[in-house]
Amino acid sequence: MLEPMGLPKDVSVIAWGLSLERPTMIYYNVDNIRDLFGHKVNIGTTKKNPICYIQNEEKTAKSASDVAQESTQKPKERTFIMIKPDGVQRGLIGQIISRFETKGFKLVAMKLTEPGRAHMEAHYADLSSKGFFAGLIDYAASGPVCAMVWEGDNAVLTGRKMLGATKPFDSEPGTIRGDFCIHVGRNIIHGSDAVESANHEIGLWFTEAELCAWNHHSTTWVYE
Ligand code: DAT
Ligand code: MG
Repeated sequence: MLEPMGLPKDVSVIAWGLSLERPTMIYYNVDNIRDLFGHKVNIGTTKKNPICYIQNEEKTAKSASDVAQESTQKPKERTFIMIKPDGVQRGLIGQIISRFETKGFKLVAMKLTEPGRAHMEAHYADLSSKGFFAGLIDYAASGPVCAMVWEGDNAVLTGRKMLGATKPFDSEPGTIRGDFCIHVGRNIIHGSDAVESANHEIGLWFTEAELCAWNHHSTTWVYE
């Protein structure tokens, strides 16, 4: 399928590890490609497709580029995080984003939005029988919220730990709720509580096109 060919030095190529089903969007300069992949590499192109593919002849230990590619090809766990109107009003967006960024999670989507009561009722539908539901919706729909999707290994459970307990009094110092708020009705942030609910919430808040597929340059320094 692949025909060996001489490549101009300034051509970019797409890397395609054997463990991957399709090419990634990581581009390398041909000058450096053999250095990156070592000598166990074929460079070729198909007749139909002018794009040049790199294929490992033999799977060896994961290279840095393999890890980066896998992070693109197989999305890691994602969680939906929302800074509520009080967190936005109190100027906490930056500090909260910073915690997720410095943890090593990857931001996949983010928007400041005011989607209205009906949307908040859908988001909190599982709590509709609770006595505090009406107040919760009043509060959640009272101003803009910062909706985000963060990605990484165990993002859902780790995100919950980073948020702290629902009631700030029960939240450990060092957690977001433990550090930044006092009352359960003003607990500044939402985080998905399970992978299933995360996927549901991400679908409720974002279109597929709003979820950015990108490679974080630090991937190989966050994951071994
Ligand atoms: P969490 O936000 O930790 O997932 P939850 O899903 O049980 O907690 O409740 C959603 C939100 O509803 C919570 O962040 C704040 C509010 N809430 C929960 N329990 C409450 C209570 N007893 N009184 C007032 N508001 C409450
Ligand atoms: Mg919840």
